[in-house]
Amino acid sequence: MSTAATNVAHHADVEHEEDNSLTSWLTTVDHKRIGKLYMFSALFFFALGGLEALLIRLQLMWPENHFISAQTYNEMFTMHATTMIFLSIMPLSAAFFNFLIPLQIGARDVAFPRLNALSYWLFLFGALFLNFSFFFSGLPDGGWFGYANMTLAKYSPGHSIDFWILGLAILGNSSMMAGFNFITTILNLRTPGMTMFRMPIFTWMSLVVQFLIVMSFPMITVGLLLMLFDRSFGTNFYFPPNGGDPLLWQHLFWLFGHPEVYILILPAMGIVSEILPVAARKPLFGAPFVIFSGIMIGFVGFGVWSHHMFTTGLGPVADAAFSTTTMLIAVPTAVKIFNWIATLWGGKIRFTVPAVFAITFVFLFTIGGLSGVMHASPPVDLQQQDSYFIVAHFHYVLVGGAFTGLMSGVYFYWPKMFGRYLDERAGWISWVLLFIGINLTFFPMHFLGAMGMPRRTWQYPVGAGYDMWNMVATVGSWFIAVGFLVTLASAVANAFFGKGKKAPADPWDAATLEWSIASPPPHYNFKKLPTVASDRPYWDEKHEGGPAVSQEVIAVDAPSHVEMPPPSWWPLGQALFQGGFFAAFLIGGGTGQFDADRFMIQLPIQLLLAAGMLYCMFGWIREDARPR
Ligand code: HEM
Ligand SMILES: [Cu+2]
Repeated sequence: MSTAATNVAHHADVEHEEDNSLTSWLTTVDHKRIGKLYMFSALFFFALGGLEALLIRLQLMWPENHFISAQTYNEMFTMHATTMIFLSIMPLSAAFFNFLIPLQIGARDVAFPRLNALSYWLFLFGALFLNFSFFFSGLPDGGWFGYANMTLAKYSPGHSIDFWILGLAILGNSSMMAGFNFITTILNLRTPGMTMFRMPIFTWMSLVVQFLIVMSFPMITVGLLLMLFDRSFGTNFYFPPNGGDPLLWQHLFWLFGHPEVYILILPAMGIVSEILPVAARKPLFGAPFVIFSGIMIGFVGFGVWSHHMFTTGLGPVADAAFSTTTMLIAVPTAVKIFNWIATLWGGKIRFTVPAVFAITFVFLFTIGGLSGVMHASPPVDLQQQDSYFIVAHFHYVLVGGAFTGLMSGVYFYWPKMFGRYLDERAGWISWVLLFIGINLTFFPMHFLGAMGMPRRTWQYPVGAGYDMWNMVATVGSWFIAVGFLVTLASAVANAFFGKGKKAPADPWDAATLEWSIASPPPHYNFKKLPTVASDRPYWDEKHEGGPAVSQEVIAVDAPSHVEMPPPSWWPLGQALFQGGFFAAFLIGGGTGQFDADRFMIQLPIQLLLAAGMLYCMFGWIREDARPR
């Protein structure tokens, strides 16, 4: 795109020949393109995390199996979980944040387009860095919550845990930058008339999520840096023999870790709250309550973290307090479930593929939520902690919930993102296989847990009674694998080979602004920024005789040119230097002692990389990025 100024008169609303060169993607600052980059990265990493899960399930297919070694098993569940949470579900949500939020609020891009690009490249750097450990020291093997002091150098020598620490720190940076970017965008770039309570639910839930991100990621970042210090410089933050306390790590991790589960589920809840009203041909029931319950989940979500530590002996007062707050959080969650069911109730429901995924989300998430309430009771949790009952619980809320909800978004928003519907038949096949697979894999885990099968165990003994349900769960995991691959193949055929029926601007007869512009949207989104008068502006224009918001009506007299931010190399440059700076900590890591020789190699390299970061920062500041 040589000229920054985009001519609208000629190209308005018709599909425009997009520059698809590699350079245009490496330098893009367009939120829609960044959304697509997150989408395909997340789908790829879901496949990788899924492969790791299949290996776990094959090992557990029958007792005393030797399919993979105990060490590989530890690496598989650690990377499976870390990949699914940080490299798949979070980026899949980020794909929708990036693509949808500016369109839903009536903006042409996010507040800081180059910062947005930097977030993506840092994410990709962190994701690749984490997995590169495979070629160096072996994959991280300390579990997704990396409990100290198992993850200290004494018990985890070598670099695999350093890769995990530094990889998560880089990913955390990426998320925090994006968090501030979207908070600024949502609070400042809403189109005229879009008051806070006229914002679509997905944008509202995204706003809550961004606050959760910028307030929780600092906790784990501090925890990770203290662990890096213990492993590289011989400090003792978590090492009891020298006065450290491993529980400090657990508190710092779960102060992040529990808000993290809402960072994973709230975007899916937002998407489902967009899809169910469109499917039911009714407004969302009690929309303000859905918004307030999301806000309440955000707040109370910061007050429950020690329910992950009921077995660490915090004492009856702490247990009672965290049990109460955890029970309390069931209330806003139940409000949402009630409002979704009430929205469907009496509606003329059109059972499209996205609608059925959304309804499945409500059903499966409720199952996961119910076992969550059980864990909130300390005496019950003492039985269930670290058993397969817990594994069943979080897979129902993360796979049955987050993943299924986001899948409904993939089928609902794909026509808007790529201009073609995803194949419907493939969608139905994928849904059937996933529905069977999720229940076949994770429901038996409730029984295994109740029978006492511990999680994170490489093998189980013959005669323990776990055989049948483990075989069933393993068979189920293949249903999930094939079900997901059907969607992945359909998505790739659609985006890269032009398969799929062309989609109109408003394929589902929906209510919000993103449907009032072309599919895919033009680079500048809106020729003329609309003025809205309700929380269903496009529906009101189409069905209630409300004021026009669609471009073909309001933009006839729009100027022929729109100012858009130009592409830039600085975000990619900054990400490479910043990622490199973090990666260089590997040089001195993994020994648990301060190694002056290694440090004298590490320091000059880091100073060079820091100089590179400064150079990019000044290039960035001096770059004339003003929209032209
Ligand atoms: C797609 C199908 C999936 C299958 C078949 C699967 C299977 C499993 C199994 C069998 C374990 C237990 C390993 C053990 O404790 O020994 C596990 C652990 C875990 N899974 Fe999944 N999973 C899947 C998807 C997901 C998704 C989508 C997420 C998150 C968004 C996820 C998050 C986790 C977490 C956090 C753990 C705990 C790992 C640890 O103990 O450190 N899983 N998974
Ligand atoms: Cu929790």
